[in-house]
Amino acid sequence: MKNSLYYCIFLAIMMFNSCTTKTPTDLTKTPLIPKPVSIMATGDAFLLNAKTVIYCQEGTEKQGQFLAAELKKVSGLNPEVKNVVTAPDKGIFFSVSASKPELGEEGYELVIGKKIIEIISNKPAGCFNAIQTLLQTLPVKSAEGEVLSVPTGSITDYPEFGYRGAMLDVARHFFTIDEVKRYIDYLSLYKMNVLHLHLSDDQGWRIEIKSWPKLTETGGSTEVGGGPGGFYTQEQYAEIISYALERNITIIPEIDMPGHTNAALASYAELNKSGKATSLYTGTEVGFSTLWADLDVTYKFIDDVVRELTEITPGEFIHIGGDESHVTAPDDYVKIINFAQETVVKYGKKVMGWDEIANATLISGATVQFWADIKNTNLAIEKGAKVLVSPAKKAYLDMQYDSTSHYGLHWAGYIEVDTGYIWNPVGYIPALTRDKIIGVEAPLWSETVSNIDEAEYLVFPRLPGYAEIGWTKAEARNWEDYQYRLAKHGKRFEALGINYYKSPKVQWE
Ligand code: TNX
Repeated sequence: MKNSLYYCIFLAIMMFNSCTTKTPTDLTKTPLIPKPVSIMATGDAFLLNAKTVIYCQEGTEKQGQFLAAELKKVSGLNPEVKNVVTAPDKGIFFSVSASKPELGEEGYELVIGKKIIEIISNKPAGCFNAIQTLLQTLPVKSAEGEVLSVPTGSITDYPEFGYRGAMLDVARHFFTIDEVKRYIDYLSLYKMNVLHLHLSDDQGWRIEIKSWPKLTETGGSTEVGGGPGGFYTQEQYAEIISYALERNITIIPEIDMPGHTNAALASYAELNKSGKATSLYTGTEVGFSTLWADLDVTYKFIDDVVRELTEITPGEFIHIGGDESHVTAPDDYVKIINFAQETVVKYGKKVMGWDEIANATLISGATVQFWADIKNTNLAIEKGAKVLVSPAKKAYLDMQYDSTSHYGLHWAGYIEVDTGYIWNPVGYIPALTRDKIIGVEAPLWSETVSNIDEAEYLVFPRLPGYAEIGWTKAEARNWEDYQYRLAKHGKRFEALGINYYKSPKVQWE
């Protein structure tokens, strides 16, 4: 009798041990990307199961629903979402606090106790970022009915830069709405908050402009390599914007000018000095096309395009391109870029442009995107502009990893995963002091990738690194620690079906 009692106790202890060894309880060991400002562990676990309820204070209901939907996707749990006024004693609780100014617009506190997980933020954006952190504490896929354990402790977190973006070139190759949404999903996993869409170039015009319908009818009808191309109607563009907005992402549309305009020049004969439309172009050369400064219709065209674009874009920026206008006379370049800037401001938006626009008169509030030219960037800073940092040598997602890469270019160099991570926007060039920088963006040009699967190979695993450079202060980052965390995200990429590059620089699990 006594023996069997001991045996039962022994069994119970064994079972308890086998449960606890499987349960992660050290929050500081969770491989979070981007790395939060501070993490404190309390060594226990919150158990998320079929009975867990999500409680929302007023204003956080959408985020509560978003978390419920994500949990359903990764675990098969289907948590109920309820409104509350005061804190419950168990469950997941979204609370809004006005008393933590240090969290800013996008920061949050995530306090994980044994019985309750509390998410505290000032704004829905902070709430959304907390959800992404919470999801990273969970397995990316678990069996239906499995109890999920979240290590206890607390995280206080907020971003270094307010602008953390990526660009997708939908002009060289067209990407469908579903593909763009997938790209948005990827950004949101890593708390990036801007998607810059490169909507026009020599090879394609991708956004409907109702006053110039041939831009998409003709200019949208092909792409690099001669494929069928495509474009977004204004309604479809609105759908992309609202999908992004639900994920705390702002869309910045770019219409490139005065160069990179062959798709427009092929659509309308009158935009050409010769009076003849150019041919559609499906190659990959850059710098051969231009709008004409001495044609009146050029200004009518820019005004109409910018006006329609501002009407359908809720974000504050319109990107006017301005890069590589190699066949535009310098005075003509300045005239067109100045007019484009004034038009953007006239319609109530702020100007963004590639670093070449520093050679024009920069309008107040303009932001210059540093991609290649240090002289241009210095000039922009002298003229009082802020800078978005996207150095091609470090941050171009279309650069190959090495000479064996399946896709990509290498004109700016090869960018292995460590090279893409080990740099700092502040001080990248001497004039780039912290106060001049609005943030970081990683552009994906699409000459060599024609769909999202191909794009993924270039985007992953580098994207999380750019997200971390934008979010986490330089002092808190180092490659060894990042590499260790990134290695654990390989399984996440696989579970999400992402076609990523298995870099030898990372000890994948
Ligand atoms: C330069 S970066 C360009 C693009 C190309 C890219 C390819 C920039 C502002 N212009 O037109 O697609 O290189 O890497």
